[in-house]
Amino acid sequence: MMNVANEILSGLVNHPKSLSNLQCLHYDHEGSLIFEKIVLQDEYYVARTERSILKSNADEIIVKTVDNRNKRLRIVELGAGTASKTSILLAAAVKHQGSAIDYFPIDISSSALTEAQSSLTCLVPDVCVIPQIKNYVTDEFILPNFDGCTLVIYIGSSIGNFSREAATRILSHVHKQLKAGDALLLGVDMCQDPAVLLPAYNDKNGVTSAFHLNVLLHLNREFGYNFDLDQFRYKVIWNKHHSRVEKHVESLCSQQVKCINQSEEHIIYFNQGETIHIEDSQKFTNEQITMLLNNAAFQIEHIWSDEHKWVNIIIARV
Ligand code: AVI
Repeated sequence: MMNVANEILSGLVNHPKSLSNLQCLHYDHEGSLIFEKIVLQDEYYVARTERSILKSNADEIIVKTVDNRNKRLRIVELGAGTASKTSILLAAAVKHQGSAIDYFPIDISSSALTEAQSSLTCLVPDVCVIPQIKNYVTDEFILPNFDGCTLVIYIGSSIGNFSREAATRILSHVHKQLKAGDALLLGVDMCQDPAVLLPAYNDKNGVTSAFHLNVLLHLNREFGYNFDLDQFRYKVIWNKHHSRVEKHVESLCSQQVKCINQSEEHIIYFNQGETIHIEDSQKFTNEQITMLLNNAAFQIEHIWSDEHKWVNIIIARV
């Protein structure tokens, strides 16, 4: 298996250049801080809409998840970040169960998990937080046995940042960890007007641009590259054929970028206008999301949505 440094290098020497399968490059300390600002931007409807669906339906989501009222519940979350939206569900779960519950947030950012733990201690004190610092894409997580109902939460439409193969792999792994009666709660962003989608990924404050350019800074800081940020700009494209918003950084001139990797020097050549494909945000139709879940052996049980049908929150069963 290639290590991350080699994957980066091969993504940059390939044509077209792409790092879009390396989500981990976005969420170093700086990237995680910028992402916290993205979710506050007016144009980024995804987080705001999902939060309002959760607020309006938290009790029903929990009641539907735990079919047997006497069953105990535990909650696991992939890519939990600071868990700010999850606190709504955790509060509903504690109320429903009438006692403390265990919450296992999984994330690669230890600083985000520390913040999740301290804010949950104030907001929902009856939650026992058991953080797991892991890259859930590359490191398989194993849940301890539990004689109750496990709810795995995967919200924020993060599944849309992965290729269909990688998304199926992630969901299949979740499926392997669950037993009959357990559930997956998946948040997905649905296909819609590019006039809504494009500003969501190109806010007027330049926060999303900074988030993607930070990937180059991350390569400079951690992987020995010397990208000059003045010579690149952020570019966003709606790819109708693949139903995804593509995020690129474009070289403003013909240039060379150097990388020293394991004491070897490598040169990356850029033409003017050449881009690095940095990230995809897949937008789903009902058929696509059903197929993705079915391919990982999940069946959709219930869907909550907003008035525009922009975001779906889905309960799926094994
Ligand atoms: C985390 N993920 C679902 C975000 C998205 O909408 O694709 C990441 C993001 N990238 C730019 N803005 C938000």
